[in-house]
Amino acid sequence: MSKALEGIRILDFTHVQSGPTCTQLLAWFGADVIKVERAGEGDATRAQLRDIPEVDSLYFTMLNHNKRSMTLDTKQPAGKAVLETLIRDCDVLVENFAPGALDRMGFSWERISQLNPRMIVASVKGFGPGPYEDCKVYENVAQCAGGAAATTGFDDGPPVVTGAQIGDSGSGLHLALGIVTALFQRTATGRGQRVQIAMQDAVLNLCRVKLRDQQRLARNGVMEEYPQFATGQFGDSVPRAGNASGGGQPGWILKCKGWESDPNAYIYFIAQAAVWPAICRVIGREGWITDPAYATPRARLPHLMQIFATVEEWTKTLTKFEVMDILNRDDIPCGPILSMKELAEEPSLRATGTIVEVDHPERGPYLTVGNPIKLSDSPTVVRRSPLLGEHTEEVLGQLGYGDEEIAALRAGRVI
Ligand code: CAO
Repeated sequence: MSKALEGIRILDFTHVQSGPTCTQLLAWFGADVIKVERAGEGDATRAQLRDIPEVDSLYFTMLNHNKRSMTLDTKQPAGKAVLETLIRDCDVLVENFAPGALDRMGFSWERISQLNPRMIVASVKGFGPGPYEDCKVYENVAQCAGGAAATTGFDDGPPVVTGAQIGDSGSGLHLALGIVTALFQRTATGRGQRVQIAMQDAVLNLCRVKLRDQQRLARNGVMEEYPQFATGQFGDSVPRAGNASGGGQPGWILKCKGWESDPNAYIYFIAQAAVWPAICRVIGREGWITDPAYATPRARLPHLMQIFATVEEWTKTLTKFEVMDILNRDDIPCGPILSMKELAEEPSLRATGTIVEVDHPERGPYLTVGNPIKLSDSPTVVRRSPLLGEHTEEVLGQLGYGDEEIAALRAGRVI
């Protein structure tokens, strides 16, 4: 079966997490992704958080599937010449170097588009043009600068970053969409273009509902679905909402049986208006169905936390999976807090290819997250990440380099 991006060649100059997330997706869709790494050391993540000495870390293997790796010193003249050949040969260059690094290497957008006018040049930086444009940025910097940390956590505590890598992987997802959109436009214009993602912008895009709330707060001074509504304590910016839902239906995380010893014995419970009578029946509070203090969503708002506490008395008597089963019989939305261990062992995620076991010549089998985007005509087969420089000679051969030229590049430590 063909692949959606078959025939597209990517010059993958990415490292760490944001850029590699993007190029891994493109590789899963069938693009030929050539990861160009520093000779000798490669992507820094190969050696970061290692669980096995001298073996590529899971950090690296889990972000670089289905790619080829070549080493190249792009600061030597002979390396620059190889890079020029690659630029002429590829459709897309993806990079997430520090600001200005590609220019310092001698490959500005103008020069790249001179070499190959059809080339799409896609970049991740921490910030867009403005006071911070020259800063180096990692995940949590973006979470803090993009509005996520200010709005995450509890009201009486400090800002909190989230485990979901919305700064890095979130930026990579945005970048991938920008690239395929530019590829689509190229079919009509014949021209390449720049695709630029600032991590701050990507996080802010994912925090869109919080900017919604900022404007609601400015207009009305309160937000009824926030836990702060009961006490009337709002400042002038969106507060941390604890586990409030962020949507139109109030929700909270409730303890389940075993919570005293199991840190994940909890369930997310949603007091959806449409199923309020069913909720009351399940927890044995039929009186609330008609009681004017509880019968309507507006009447419930001032004492939501007391309602959640009452529901919790019921959820504490059952496991999170029992609560899930019982509530879903009545279409009451809820979500068990699944630990990473439970997710790793979940058979349905294995069956869909969302969790995949991959074999690696140096580390043996390991688990990874497969392609979460399922295309019916372009199925994903997850292949292990490449060893450093595993495909250097293969790629150079395809570019027309002969054995002697390759040997000279190796002797000069260009590759
Ligand atoms: N051959 C020769 N030199 C190479 C090379 C190669 N194949 N690949 C990279 N280099 C050079 C770069 O040209 C750069 O040199 P200069 O500093 O002389 O210009 C140097 O290696 C270091 O690159 P860098 O500054 O990008 O790397 P760093 O480790 O210092 O910074 C990071 C890492 C992530 C902070 C920075 O790249 C960055 O801010 N990127 C943009 C934002 C981003 O993607 N952040 C997410 C990272 S994931 O949390």
